[in-house]
Amino acid sequence: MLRFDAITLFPEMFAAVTEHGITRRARERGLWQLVCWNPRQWAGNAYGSVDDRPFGGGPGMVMRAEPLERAIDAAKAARGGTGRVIYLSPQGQPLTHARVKALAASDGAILLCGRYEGVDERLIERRVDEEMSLGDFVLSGGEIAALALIDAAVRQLPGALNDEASAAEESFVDGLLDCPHYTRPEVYEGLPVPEVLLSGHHENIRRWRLKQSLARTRERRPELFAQWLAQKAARGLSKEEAQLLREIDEVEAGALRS
Ligand code: 4GM
Repeated sequence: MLRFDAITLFPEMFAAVTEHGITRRARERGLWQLVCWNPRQWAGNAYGSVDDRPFGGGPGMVMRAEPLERAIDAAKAARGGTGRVIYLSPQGQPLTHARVKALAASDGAILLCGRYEGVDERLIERRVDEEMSLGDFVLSGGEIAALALIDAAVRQLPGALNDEASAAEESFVDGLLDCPHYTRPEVYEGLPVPEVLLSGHHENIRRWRLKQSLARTRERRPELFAQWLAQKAARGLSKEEAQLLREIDEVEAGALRS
């Protein structure tokens, strides 16, 4: 079973995934589990402090190595002596759909959540296997990043979503962004739903959605589109894909002419 162990000063935050929505239901179905470990339990001094001032001076505090190492080792022991340690930090490798899928197919990980200015580098050297980042921005702590990682992985588990098709049709699955979605009413504030979606013609609908995905990805995420194209070109574009790309080009050429 997928198991996450969170090393965190704020275990209550993890109720966001254990007590809500799809991740809650998946846990109730026995698809994954979470154990939190609070390094304060291993503070080891009279004041129970888990942080200290940075050597070399400067603002803020740094998380001490010892309480974190003891918490990580307790989590490892509880996992039968193993478990990859992932540190969520802005210095990490970007978290991608591929990394999420790999994690969901694994036995999980120990997630180290930093606070303050970060953790003592020697703890990272001694215990961290991988550093991962959600993107180029700073959060007040690693917990929200860990929660995002858990949510992304759990929803990939077979049986987590009520409609099994859902996870396979979302953004990034085929390396493309998702298509637009509509529901009732058919006209909202004068804006109609694209006619093809009301046609009941499943083949035309599938084709329209793929075209939207292609156009959106090329427009909004050119580097993602280039990757998709390179990967497709290696195996040969399908007739349909080639035709849809020509249609997108014609629309854009037309827009430039007018
Ligand atoms: C390390 C150093 C992750 C970790 C300082 C964590 C952003 C991300 C933290 C820190 C984080 C991210 C905790 N902020 N982009 N903060 O995934 O504040």
